[in-house]
Order: sequence, then structure tokens, then C-alpha cells
Amino acid sequence: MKPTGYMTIQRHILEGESQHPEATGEFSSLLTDLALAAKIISLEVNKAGLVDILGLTGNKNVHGEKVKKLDMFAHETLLKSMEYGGHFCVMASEEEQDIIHIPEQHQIGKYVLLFDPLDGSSNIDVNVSIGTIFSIYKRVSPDGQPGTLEDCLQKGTEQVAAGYVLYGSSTMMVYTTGEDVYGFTLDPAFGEFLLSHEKIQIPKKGNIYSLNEGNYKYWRPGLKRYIKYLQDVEDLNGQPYSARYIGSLVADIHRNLMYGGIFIYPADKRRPTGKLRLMYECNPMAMIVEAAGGRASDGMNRILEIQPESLHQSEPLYIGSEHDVTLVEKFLREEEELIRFTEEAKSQS
Ligand code: P6P
Repeated sequence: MKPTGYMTIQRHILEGESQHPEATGEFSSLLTDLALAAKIISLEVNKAGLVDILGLTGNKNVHGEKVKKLDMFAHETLLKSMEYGGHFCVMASEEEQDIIHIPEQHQIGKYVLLFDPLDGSSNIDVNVSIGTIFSIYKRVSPDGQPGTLEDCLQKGTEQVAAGYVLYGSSTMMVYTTGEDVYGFTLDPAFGEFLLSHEKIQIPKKGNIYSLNEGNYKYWRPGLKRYIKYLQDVEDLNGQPYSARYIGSLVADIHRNLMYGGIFIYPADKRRPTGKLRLMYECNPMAMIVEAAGGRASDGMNRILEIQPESLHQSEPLYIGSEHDVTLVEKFLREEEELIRFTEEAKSQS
């Protein structure tokens, strides 16, 4: 149902409408800080296309300031916005190898933030939608002291919130605290994110599959069989599935969240553990899609149940409509059974 009126993110949390256990002033303030960072990044992303037109040279802009790569700009914007708020004890970013401590002059909070500041940034040069992804935990180490790597390496099930910002034809912020998924669209006229999508639910079955078919020759047999099945099967309208692949995780998953379908970034012969990062890509997206009634798996196990071993580890990702993720798992299990059957037959011959 399309909401009416001007429901901002701040009001949405404070009025407790998101029914989340974190409905406290601190959590609202934390999300407000994230929304502010998103607005700043959105402004810069939308300007990026003008670099040549405005005569911004490779390194200096018209103010003589150093023009940063957009993903570094997004990274630094998020750090600056979060440090002042005093909500976090530690952070981690796709852009930094190690955990990021809160500067001494700032207050240390009880939350942990992991983020991909600008996912898909290589697409910005061709004006394709890109996104920011964030994942929030409560600290597990004692309050009042700097956060630790242990605070960051928690299972996805322990997330207290997750979300993304999609810099597309409009800028949207989508987040969940585990119960429902809400979407806010930025009104550039007065710089506020307004509630535009209430309690998003992903269709139980889609007719879109989304993966990079250029990697076909590296795929495992079960995945090859699954994709061929989708191209032959007829959906309720008598149509085979449609292939849609933007190559920007946030954009691909957002489309499937709205329309239904499955996004896949598998493990393959070139990438034995896949490409997408567990802590700040797979886990937050899995929390959102599950809260919207979908599923997220590594092909065999629930993404959110994976015990992290390192900050930047990657995992295979099969995510989207419940029916579609369950079906691809069947194809992959069948492949495992066929391999076992063949090996047993060989050992008996
Ligand atoms: P490929 C973008 O570089 C990204 O990290 C995700 O946003 C996207 O889903 C994926 O990589 C695309 O990877 O190998 O298909 O180009």
C-alpha cells in the first residue's frame, strides 16, 4: 500500500512504526546520521557525470580541491558522519583491510557498523545505478572501550538492522530491523527521505533470473541444469523466465525485491567461494530479503547462519523469492547426489 503524507525516516522510527526492538532515540539518531551520509553521497554521485562537462580535471575540481574517487568519497563521508554521532564502538568498510576504530576524541557507542560505501562504483562511468550497503550489530565486547574484530565477526542472524541506498533514477533508502522492510525515496526538493514503500514483500515466486551468464563455462553442473530449466520452463503466463543482469548488486536485488525472482553469484572454477563479501554484502541483503519473505542461501545453507572467519570473506549467494531459491538448491543437491552415486558405482566396479 502506498503510504500518504510526509513520513520521514526520523518520524518513522520515533513513532515506533517499524515495530523494531531498537525504537530508541539512539537508534533513530543513528539511522538519521546514515540518511544524512546517503544524501551527501547522492549529491556527489549525481554530479559525477558532469566531471567532463564542468571541466573538472582528473585531480582538481573548480575549487582547487582534490577530486576523490567516488567510492573513497563515499567511504570518508560515512566515516565522518558516523564518528560524530557516538553510536558506534567500531566500524568496517570494504575500502579498508582492518577494522576502523573510533577516534579518541569521539564518544564510543554500543553499535557496530559494517558497510560497502559504493558498491558497483565501476558502473558510475556509464550512468548505471550503484549503491551503499550497511549492516548494524550490537557490540559483544564490554561497553566503554574500543570495539574489536570479534564485535564485527558476528553471524548475520545477530544483525539489529540492515539496509541499502540505491542511487538510481531516484535515490532510495531501504532498511529493516528484522520484522518489516521499508523504503524511503529522497525528495530532492527539500532533501528528505520520505516513506514510499511500506512493508515490502517479495513475491513468493518470480520469473526473473539474474546472474552473469558470461561465466557459464565455469559453473557447476547443477547450476547449468537449473538455468537451462528456467529457459525451458513456462511460468503461469506461459512464458519462460526473463534474464536481467545489471551488474550492480543493489540494483539487481532491489528489482527482484520489487518484482520477484532470483539473483545468483555462485562459487565457480575461478572463484571457489564466490565474489560477494559476507559481512557487508551477503548478510545485509539476506536480512532484508528474508524480512520481505524471501530466502538467501550459499546454495546449501542459510547465509545468515554462516559463522564469519574473516572480515572480507566472500560467499556464494543465491537470494530472492522463496520458491526460486528452494528450487535452485534442489538442483544443486541433486548434483551432489549424482556425484556421490557415480563415485560409489566407480568404487564398486
Ligand atoms: P561481475 C560490482 O562490481 C559487484 O561487486 C556487484 O555490485 C555486482 O553484483 C558484481 O560485482 C558483478 O560482478 O563479475 O558479474 O561483473
